[in-house]
Formats: sequence, structure tokens, C-alpha cells
Amino acid sequence: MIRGQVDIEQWIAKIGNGNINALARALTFVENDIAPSAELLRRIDFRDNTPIIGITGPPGAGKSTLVNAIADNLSERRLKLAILAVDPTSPFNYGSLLGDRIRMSKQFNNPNVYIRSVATRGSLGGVSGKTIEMLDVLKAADFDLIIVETVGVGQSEVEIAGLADKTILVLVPEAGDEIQHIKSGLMEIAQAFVVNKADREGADVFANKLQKMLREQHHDGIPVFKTIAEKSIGVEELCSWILRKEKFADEKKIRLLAQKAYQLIETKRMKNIDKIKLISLLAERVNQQNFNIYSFVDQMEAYFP
Ligand SMILES: Nc1nc2c(ncn2[C@@H]2O[C@H](COP(=O)(O)OP(=O)(O)OP(=O)(O)O)[C@@H](O)[C@H]2O)c(=O)[nH]1
Ligand SMILES: [Mg+2]
Repeated sequence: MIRGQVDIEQWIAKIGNGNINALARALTFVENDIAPSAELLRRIDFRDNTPIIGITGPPGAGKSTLVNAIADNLSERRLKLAILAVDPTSPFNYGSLLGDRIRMSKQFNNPNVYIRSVATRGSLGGVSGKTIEMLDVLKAADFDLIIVETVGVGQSEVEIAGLADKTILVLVPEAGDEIQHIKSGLMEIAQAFVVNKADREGADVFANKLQKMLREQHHDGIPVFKTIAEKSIGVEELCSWILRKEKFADEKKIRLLAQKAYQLIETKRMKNIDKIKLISLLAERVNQQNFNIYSFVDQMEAYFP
């Protein structure tokens, strides 16, 4: 046991010193729940709080292109950053990781940028407990900043906001007509909005509309940036805002931590639920007389303790 403990301490020290192999191994262990990962997570020193920037928004809004431009800008400022791309393993997004690899290809040779992806498995585009744990491992390394990209579908914007220090919601001018339907809840999760693809028609009108809405909802402090991610236009200003230190009220910090704890508990409780087995159990019973989904769920507790 003592030997094991020493090894973990050394491992964490290596991660902290910027050893990429040690980091990559820790991330793989944590992602796949391999034995010492639980201990590793419990020993990591979180006092060095690397800021996490969440970048979310609808599919194809240009998030990866923007992250690539941000990475260029920040590494020019001699900052070291990690990018975690949350890749939904949904059939709708099949191949998006390949796309990201192309869009961020430049960064793969950039020694100041570390890129890693994480599959979300079942939770369509959502942020899994694994994402939280991997972000914590990245925090133990020597990055100045961590960027996490997630596709905004369903709950995921809210989830990402729970673990990022600043969340940026990326939209495109075409979203202008739908913006009325953006619930005020969504307004609350973002600390900044980006209207990307500002080379397209309607960008100014949309950005103004957004600003007006924010004012009306008393969110005057939330900036709206216009960018053309493909050409790195507007990115300098966005990066300066990203680097600005903000002090959050304790109340907000606790709310965010509670959200984080909630997700970790959820992951822990759902750990033994095997979807394939669930489907086969359901297939066996669905045609039985008196089949009832609620009774079925009650019985499942015995199958997935
Ligand atoms: N016209 C224009 N196109 C852009 C701009 N930024 C990105 N794009 C294009 O938009 C498309 C989608 O870009 P991505 O960066 O992959 O978008 P994403 O939001 O990461 O997409 P997902 O991760 O699949 O949700 C690509 O074809 C980009 O080249 C921009 O500023 N203007
Ligand atoms: Mg992307």
C-alpha cells in the first residue's frame, strides 16, 4: 500500500511538472475508471485553481474553429492551455471529432496546447461525470487555462456552466429569429455571448438584439462579441475578456459546486446500469401481460445494485 501511495504522489508531481505522458495516462485511467484513478482524484491538490472556460452553442456554430483561433491567440501570449473537446457519441454528430482534428490540426503541433477529447457515451451531448473528473486532472497539470468545448443540446449548456468559471455561448446570425425563444435560464448560464460567422448577413442586427435583450433582463454586464472565427477576427478582444480575472460571489461558487456534486453523485449511482442489458431485459418482458414500465423499473434495482 505504501509503495502505491508513493507512486501516486510521484505521478501527481509529474503531472504538475508538465509531464505530458503522466497526464495522458492519468486522463485515460480516469476516463475508463481504471483502478488507481479514484485515489488519484482524491489526492490531487485543487488549490491551484486553473480557470476553466466553457464554450458551448448549437452544432456547427463554429465552436471548434473559435477554440482554434483562441488557442493561437493565447499561445502568442505565451500561455499554456489545455482543450477538452466533449464529443457526443451520437449518430447525429458522427465524425465530428475528425472534423475537430482538421479544424484544430494546427494546435496538434503546438507545444503550448494540449488537446484531448472525451466521449459522452449515453448522455447525448451532455457533460458526463467523467468530464468533470478529467477537468480536475487537467487542473493538476501546469496549464494557465483550460477550455472545454461542448455541443449545446438539451441540458448540456446548464451542465457546462456548472463546471466552468466562465461560459461562452456561441451563436450565429441565423439564430436571430429563434432568440426570442431562448429561455432566460440560458441567458443566466452565459458570462458572454459570441455572435460568430459575423461575415454573414444580419450579424449586427442580431448582436444588437441580443444586447437589448440582455439589458431588458438586467444582464447588462454580459458582453456580446462578434467574431469571424475562420479569420480570427474579433478574437483578440474575446481573449482579453477571457483572461480578465473575475471574482465570483461565494453564493455562486457554492451553487456551482453543488451542481458539480450532483453530477458526480448521478454518475456514481448510474455506474452499474448497463444499457445493453437493460434493453435485453426490456425486450424479454415488454410483451408479457400486465407489463408496466414503473414496476419494471422497480425490479431493475435487483439487476443493477
Ligand atoms: N462563414 C463562416 N464560417 C465559419 C466561421 N467559423 C466557422 N465556420 C465554419 O462553420 C463550420 C462549422 O465549424 P465548427 O468549428 O466545426 O463548428 P462547431 O460548433 O465546433 O461544430 P460541432 O462541434 O460539430 O457542434 C465549418 O465549416 C467552419 O469552417 C465564420 O466565422 N464564418
Ligand atoms: Mg466542434
